[in-house]
Amino acid sequence: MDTEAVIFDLDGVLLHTDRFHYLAWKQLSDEKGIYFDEEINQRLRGVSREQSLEIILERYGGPALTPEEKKQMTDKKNEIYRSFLGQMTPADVADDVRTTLLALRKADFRLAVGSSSKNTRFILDKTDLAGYFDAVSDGTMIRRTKPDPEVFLLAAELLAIRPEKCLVVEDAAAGIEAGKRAGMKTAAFGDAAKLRIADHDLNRFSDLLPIVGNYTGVNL
Ligand code: B16
Ligand code: MG
Repeated sequence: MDTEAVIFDLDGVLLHTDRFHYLAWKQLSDEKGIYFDEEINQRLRGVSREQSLEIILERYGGPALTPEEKKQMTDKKNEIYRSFLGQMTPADVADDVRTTLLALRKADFRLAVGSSSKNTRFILDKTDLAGYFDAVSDGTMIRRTKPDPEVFLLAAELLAIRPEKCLVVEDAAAGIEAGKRAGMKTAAFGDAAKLRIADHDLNRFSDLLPIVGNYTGVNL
């Protein structure tokens, strides 16, 4: 079969915590007197916490920050972000997402998560999503973040499926690039779908089913 596995980005694809990221970075930036807005927040999609801080600091005019000060800032942001995550429940995952994952599982596709987030396990547990996946590759397990392909190559390795037999679903330009560099097929959801950079663009999450069906000849 052409496609044996589907690797899902977490934030912006399976569920949406981007508002929480925004609010946490906004609180931190306001405290430090750094300008931050929704447009800058868009550039943080799929990018690691540390790289996100570097993007935010482009608008910082103060004295150079030490690595310890930067660590304090990312720790503080994560503390605020996790307090929002603590309120998440299974209802934060759309029905369309659950039914699509179930249909793929029923048709024997291998499913994985490929996320830059170090909070992936926490989020999957809070939303009761972990049981849908055969493997999880996340920010705690990699050295290089998207657009580097490492997180998706690790997911394929954990699934024991060759990269060319994997389809990546992503909402960030950095993630689509990572999927392509991994030698995988790509489907864009949300913001990335507007950029027309992926092999497929999804309007709804369940649009994935006919795409996977076409690759495999399986009627989904
Ligand atoms: P954390 P994804 C990414 O998740 C987010 O899109 C990005 O905004 C965030 O900075 C990154 O995770 C790291 O998250 O601070 O929780 O480790 O889209 O790759 O699932
Ligand atoms: Mg994402």
